[in-house]
Formats: sequence, C-alpha cells, structure tokens
Amino acid sequence: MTGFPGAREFPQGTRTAQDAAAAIGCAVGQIVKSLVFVRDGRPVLVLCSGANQVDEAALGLSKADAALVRETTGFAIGGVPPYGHPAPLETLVDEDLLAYDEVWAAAGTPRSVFPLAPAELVERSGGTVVAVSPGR
Ligand code: 5CA
Repeated sequence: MTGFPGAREFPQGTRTAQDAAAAIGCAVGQIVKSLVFVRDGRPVLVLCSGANQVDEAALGLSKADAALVRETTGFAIGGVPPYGHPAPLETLVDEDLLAYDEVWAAAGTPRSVFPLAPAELVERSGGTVVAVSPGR
C-alpha cells in the first residue's frame, strides 16, 4: 500500500467489493473492482463498479487466471490497484462509476483502499469509459 494518497488500512479486510464497502461505510457501487481479462491474447483491465458484473461475452473478454493477474499488474487478487502497474495496460472504466463524487479502489493489498474522484480514475488509468454490461 504505497503511493496511493489517502489510502486507509482496514484490519477486517477489503478483499471483495462487499467487504470494502462494509469497512468504508459506502455504497458497494462506489467500490472499484480492478479485474483482469484477456482479449485477442492480450490483457485488458476492467475497472468495474462493485455493483456491476462485466458481460464477458458482449465485450469479447475472458477471465484471466490468478497467475496472469499477478504477472500483468504486479499484485495479487484482492489487492489489485487500478493503475500503477509495471507496464501500460489497455483499460476500460465502467461508466456507472462516474455517477459518484468519490470512489474507492484497492491500494495494493487486501486490507487497503484509497479514495479518488471518478474523473481522476479515468485520467490516471488512461482508461476508456464504457458500459460493462451493454444492453442490460
Ligand atoms: N479489494 C477489493 C475491492 S477494491 C478487490 O480487489 N476487489 S476485486 O473485485 O477487484 O478483486 C476480486 C476479484 O478477483 C473477484 O471479483 C473475482 O472476479 C476475481 N477473482 C477472485 N478469485 C479469482 C481467481 N482464483 N482467479 C481469477 N480471478 C479471481
């Protein structure tokens, strides 16, 4: 948990979006899930609201396994931050996150999260804003 301003540590754990929302006392939709998928053999990071599910078929994505998550982001599942990875990574940002003033993302561990404005999330991740469940 380094380099993420405002990061907070929760001993009870923030491994899942539900855990994080309960610890912080915010809506589950305000939690940023940093999920790694594969498309055309390349990793794609989806920054998804904790309230949503990525429609893998609609976006042409398949789930990465734990080893690829680690290799791609440098972090283990449960603590993957939305940016600050070893190499640039194609990134999609769930449009529903933009409805909030503040969202919270993992700060590199399963017990730490940090707050930021959604516009900052888009800017720092270099992500493209999309509907993660188009047609729903
Ligand atoms: N710290 C929390 C909130 S910021 C967090 O990291 N949530 S998360 O959603 O970004 O990370 C957990 C996600 O990792 C799960 O939703 C699931 O999609 C994925 N995951 C969990 N176990 C595995 C696994 N064995 N292989 C691949 N992905 C997994």
